[in-house]
Amino acid sequence: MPDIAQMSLFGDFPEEQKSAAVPEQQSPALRAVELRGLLDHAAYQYYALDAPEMTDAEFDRLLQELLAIEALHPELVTPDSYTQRVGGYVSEQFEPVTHAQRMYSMDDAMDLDELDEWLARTDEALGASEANPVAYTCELKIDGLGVALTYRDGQFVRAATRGDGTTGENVSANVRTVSDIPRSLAPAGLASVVGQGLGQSVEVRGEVYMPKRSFVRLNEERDNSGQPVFANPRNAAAGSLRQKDPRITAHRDLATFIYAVADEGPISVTSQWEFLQWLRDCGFAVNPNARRCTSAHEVHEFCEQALAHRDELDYDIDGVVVKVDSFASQDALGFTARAPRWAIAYKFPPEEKRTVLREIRIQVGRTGVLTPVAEFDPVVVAGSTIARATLHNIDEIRRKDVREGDTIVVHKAGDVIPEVVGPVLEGDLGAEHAARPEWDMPTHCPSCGAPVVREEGEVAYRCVSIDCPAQATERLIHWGSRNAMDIDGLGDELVGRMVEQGLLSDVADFYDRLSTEALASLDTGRVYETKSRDHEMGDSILVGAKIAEKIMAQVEESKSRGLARVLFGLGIRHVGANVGEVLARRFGSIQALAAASAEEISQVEGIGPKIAQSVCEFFSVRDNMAVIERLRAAGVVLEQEAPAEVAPQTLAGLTFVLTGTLENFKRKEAGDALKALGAKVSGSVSKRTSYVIAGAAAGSKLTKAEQLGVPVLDEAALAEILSTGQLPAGE
Ligand code: 3B8
Repeated sequence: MPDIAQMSLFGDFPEEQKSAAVPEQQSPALRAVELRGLLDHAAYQYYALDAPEMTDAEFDRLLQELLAIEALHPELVTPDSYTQRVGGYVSEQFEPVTHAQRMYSMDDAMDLDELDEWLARTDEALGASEANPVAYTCELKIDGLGVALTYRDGQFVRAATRGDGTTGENVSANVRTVSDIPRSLAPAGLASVVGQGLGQSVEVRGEVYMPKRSFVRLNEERDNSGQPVFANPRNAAAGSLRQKDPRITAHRDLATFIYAVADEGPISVTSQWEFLQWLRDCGFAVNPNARRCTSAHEVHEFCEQALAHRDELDYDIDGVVVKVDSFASQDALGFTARAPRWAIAYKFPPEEKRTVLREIRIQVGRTGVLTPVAEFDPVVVAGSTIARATLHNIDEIRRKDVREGDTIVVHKAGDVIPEVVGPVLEGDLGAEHAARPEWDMPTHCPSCGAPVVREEGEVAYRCVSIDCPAQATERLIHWGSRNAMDIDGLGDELVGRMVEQGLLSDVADFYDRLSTEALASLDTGRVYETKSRDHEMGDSILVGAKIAEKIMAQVEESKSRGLARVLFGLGIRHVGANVGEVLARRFGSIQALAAASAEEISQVEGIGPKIAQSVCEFFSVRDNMAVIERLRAAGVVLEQEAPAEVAPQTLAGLTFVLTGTLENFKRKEAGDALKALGAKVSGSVSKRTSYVIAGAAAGSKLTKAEQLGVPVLDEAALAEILSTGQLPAGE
């Protein structure tokens, strides 16, 4: 999760709010409470929902106001105040709910063949025959948010989100405002609850969604009032359901489809098909498009119909859910560790759209690699608008044969990453395509104009100019990035502005050239949209002294990150964070590394000749050595104590994989600590893994460890290893 700084303090740079005074009519204490509430809410929208409700500038204004109050009244600073927080959003506004019955998700069938395999397997497991086919209930798969609704004595008492399936969040206050959810179960439904519902608790499950029409209207309103719009109805529903103030939820047009029950025990129905009717009798909204099928052929028909008509529905669907109809058969099949055996989610094939490729634009990366990017007319694909996709390199462009001006097909790979599938060549479009020139890599860097080179055996073209501004910007961004010098709040845009306006050109400039004053008066490139006491409408927004001071404090702090991060941050080709660490540990200082030959470097375990060569080349460039000298002069730590002297290598030869959420450690820190004891830390589980350390909500890596028989340790064991340097007794 990004840091507050990244979003709030530095995402946008309003001029320092000299007028961030406390409104006279309100006590500072009350106003501080109010501001904290507003900031928490905004941060939540931003981080957790990815759907900010206020602009960064507005956020900053509130934050500046709170900072001003706290500066005047230090006694009002609370530990949970946004100003004291280092991390991003911490979810604590909704009380956790442990689901009495786990809320499973379903296994997917990615195409009709996989669906057929599942049907055949299930038929066989249930001993189906031609005379006695298995019945399946097919339902549309609503693309919403899973919720569990609990009724006691027929009265609505609680709503919880799915969460991780075991623990969700109590969203009762908000769900109460959803108008199609009955407050009490209708008598017609209650009649078939065993024991007439008295004292009985029933938990039904379904999907909360936002109708497409309401989504469009909401976004229009937001757009008109200058608020950011939601990417898709699902995000809009999520944002609405997790509002702190239920009155806001009430104004969002949310709806539900209910399709399941946590435990059918108390209800006297025996199949999913009957159960859907029972839900209707109770007064729940139940999707009318369901079918009870007794053959694979019928199931196919339903899937094809659903796909053909999905655009006519007023809600998004992303597939079809096929369930064994009989509850008794469901019980017989049961669950795997992950999902019910009696249900499957057939996912629609990824959505493809046509659009027009306007331009193939070149992006220059930190190492000078030129990456072609397709810029096309915006289209909505799989729920959000896309307008560009990487084309990777010239070989890929040749293989796809896309040309500027072509009508192209785009989709989202894995439903997430925009991708150009290829040009449309039917009819006239094919002839038009053929008449267009093939696209070619530029011969000169679009950023600095230097000639571009392609090294033998490489697909990439590079700009090798030492003073290419695009590369400089990318290098500076990389230097400040999280795994390098971790300079909080150094947004990409800000770095770009600093380079443009001549404040920075190499990484040493952060320490010996950048000043608070210069940074404070940096033009953010944005303008005020309203007039106020301190500025006219249309005036440029500057970074401001407060924010400049914060950035400079971060820069100062970054000096002590240590050699490994410096080596990574320098952006030497082939030196990633891991290699940086290995080199730092082996050589201990930048002088020692710079003095080493390629041969010596390549003798280090884990370092190949290619890396060694590249490291040597880097240090042989006089300009690079000059930058390093300036870093040293400015007080940047360029040494690293060899941990071998600090800690005995008691874990040498062991490989650990960390997975899940650890309560008391950051995963990276835990990994570093294990490495300091001589262990290897890997990102994936294999037969060679010695131990997997699993925190909360560990997923596929844990499963894999179990499959391979790799021993799994918990966080307590990790703590013991780190404090004693030894594996727990018995391991
Ligand atoms: C079992 C049955 C999960 C689901 C289910 O429209 C289970 O039935 C589930 F473990 O997630 N999105 C539906 C939808 C989702 C589920 C479902 N039925 N119609 C949906």
